[in-house]
Amino acid sequence: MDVVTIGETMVLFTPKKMGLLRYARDFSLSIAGAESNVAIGLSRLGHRVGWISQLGQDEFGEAILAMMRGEGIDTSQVRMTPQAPTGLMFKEYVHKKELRVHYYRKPSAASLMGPELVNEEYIAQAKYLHLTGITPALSESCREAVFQAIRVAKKHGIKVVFDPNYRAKLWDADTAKRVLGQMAAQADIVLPGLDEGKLLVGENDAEAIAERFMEMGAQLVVVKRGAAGAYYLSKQGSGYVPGFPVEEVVDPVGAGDGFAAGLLSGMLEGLEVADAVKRACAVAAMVVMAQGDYEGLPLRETLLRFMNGSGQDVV
Ligand code: KDG
Repeated sequence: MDVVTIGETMVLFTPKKMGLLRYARDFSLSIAGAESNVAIGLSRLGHRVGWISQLGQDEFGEAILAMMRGEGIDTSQVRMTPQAPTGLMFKEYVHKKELRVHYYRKPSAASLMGPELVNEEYIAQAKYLHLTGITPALSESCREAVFQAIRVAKKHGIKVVFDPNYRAKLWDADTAKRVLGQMAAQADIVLPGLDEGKLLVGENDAEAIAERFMEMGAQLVVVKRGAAGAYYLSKQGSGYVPGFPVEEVVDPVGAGDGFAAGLLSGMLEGLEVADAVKRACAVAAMVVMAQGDYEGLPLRETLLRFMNGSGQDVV
């Protein structure tokens, strides 16, 4: 296994028309979950990924399980429970520039996850453990699961990759700051956005944000700068990597997950950090050009064509 990740995946309803959700009549159905997005992104690029999660023992749970299996993810550590339903998420495109999300996940099957779901042997055979700040926001028991997974990874020398993924709708800023700070302090690789840097280390600028996370113990920090690209800092060096031009942002959700998948893919292949960050920027750009949180995640050939500047299909 290359990467193991832990997190909730929900069924996602997206209205077919823009406007307030209360007027929506037709929806398209998909799935959403930061960690499963990363898992799918990595799998499409040819890496072996395991996903630890809990789903409701219901039709939506079965649908998500089937989709994840179809994407080539190992689901041996996914449990189905009758105790709570699979979580739901709705997108609301109020207008072209305002996208809101609504969660129905309290309690969801995944929010009932706890440390008993963390299988030591399973994590020990991975190269990276990928975590986001969403899972610890779901419940106390999920928080315990995340810290248990970190303990196991540390014990076996597995690198911990942490994307703060701060979701203001899930918890208050003070608790988030404390818990995400504790996670960052134990991570080897930290992937904050600029806003998360401001929240967690009180800095505005990418270089200062990266330095603060390095002081907390990270080996590599990559600060996401949106369309501008990213800034990376490690003991070996630092640099800015420009973003890939995107003609139209169709759906920004999932860009950070694409970024994490691209970066990890590059690291797994032993690329130089700057090249891994370039791959991360490319995957993120491809995600925002497609509707949905994971649909734009590229296959390897598509990614390489995009990075070479030829988006055309070769027929
Ligand atoms: O990063 C994208 C995720 O935010 C989305 O897929 C849903 O996991 C999700 C969440 O909790 O917001």
